[in-house]
Amino acid sequence: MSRIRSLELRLISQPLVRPFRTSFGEDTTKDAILLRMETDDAEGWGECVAGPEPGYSEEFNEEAWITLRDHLAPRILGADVSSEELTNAFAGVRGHPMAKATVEMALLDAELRGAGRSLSEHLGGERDRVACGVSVGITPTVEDLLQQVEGYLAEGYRRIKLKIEPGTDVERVRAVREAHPDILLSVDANAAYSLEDVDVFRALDELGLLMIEQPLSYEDLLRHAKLQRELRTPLCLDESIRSAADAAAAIELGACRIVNIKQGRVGGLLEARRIHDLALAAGVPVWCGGMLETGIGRAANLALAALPGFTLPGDTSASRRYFREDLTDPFVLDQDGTMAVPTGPGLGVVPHGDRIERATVRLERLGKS
Ligand code: OSB
Ligand code: MG
Repeated sequence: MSRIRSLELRLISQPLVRPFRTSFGEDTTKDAILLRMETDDAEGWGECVAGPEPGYSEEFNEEAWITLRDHLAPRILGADVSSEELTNAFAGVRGHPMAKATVEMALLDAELRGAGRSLSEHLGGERDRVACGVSVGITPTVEDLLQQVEGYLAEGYRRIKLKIEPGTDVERVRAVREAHPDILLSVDANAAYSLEDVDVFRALDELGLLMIEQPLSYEDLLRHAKLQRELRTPLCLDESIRSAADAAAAIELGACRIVNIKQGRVGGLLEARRIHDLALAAGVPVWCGGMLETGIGRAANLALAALPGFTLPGDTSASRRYFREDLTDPFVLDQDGTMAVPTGPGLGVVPHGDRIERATVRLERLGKS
């Protein structure tokens, strides 16, 4: 264990190679908080998965910044606290899983760098490469969609996920299915529908989808269970699962048959592993979701995806799917649709100093270094 000396909060902005549109909004840049932590032993990096707007969850950058600076940092600065003890240290702060996960990622990175162990090894990863899918945003036209899908398949991606919203759903998905009868294909509604839209889901149910992700409100496990009973296609929950307790409830209720695990959404990598463990025990497949992370958060996602229960391709896409230039060395997709799990100590990546400086729009140092 070693003392946490200082923290550096950074808001970065990076252009995306193409706009990413979902049922809750559109991003043309990736705007995120990065955290650099210094302990007596080592330095560590964390990336917050919150975005500029509270569209996907309640958390957003300006709020996460304040939570990190005024509520989380004071609970750990100067303290000898381990990653295992963070939940306790943060017990007085309700919610804010994305802000908390940022601290945990940086602390794990520092601890493991100090110990010379990789994050994947520490979490119990069992593979050195993971199968990758890609999440395709809502496009202006069906032609654009077909063209993007074609491009990603040519790169080797093993599963295509289409973002849908009411009015831009069955017809689009059918067009992709007809063009590619045999691919693993899924859809993600980001909570845009209600049970009144059951006909949309019945139509999607005919298209041989791998899963339908988060069709209904994040608060509504009960109606997801009702919808699941009407469909052959497995439902997958993303926004609804904010903790291991949520995952246990969803599985027991039959609200989903697949779970999307995102470390940021559930308060960190250690809680993510607990969800993995309970899903594996229940025979429920999981996969690693994504939040358009830079190379820092991407490294953490790949480490997590190396655990044995991650049996479906994740939204762990290559750097070039998001950025012309990533903040770290780029993550590259192999032609076979897999990506290497980082093996270096901690996250196994560090951001390039010059790129990080160029991307930084705000910087605040906390504690004495
Ligand atoms: O619902 O999975 C989602 C991106 C931002 C917010 C929510 C989601 C997504 C994605 C992209 O689907 C996944 C990725 O490529 O990182
Ligand atoms: Mg999702």
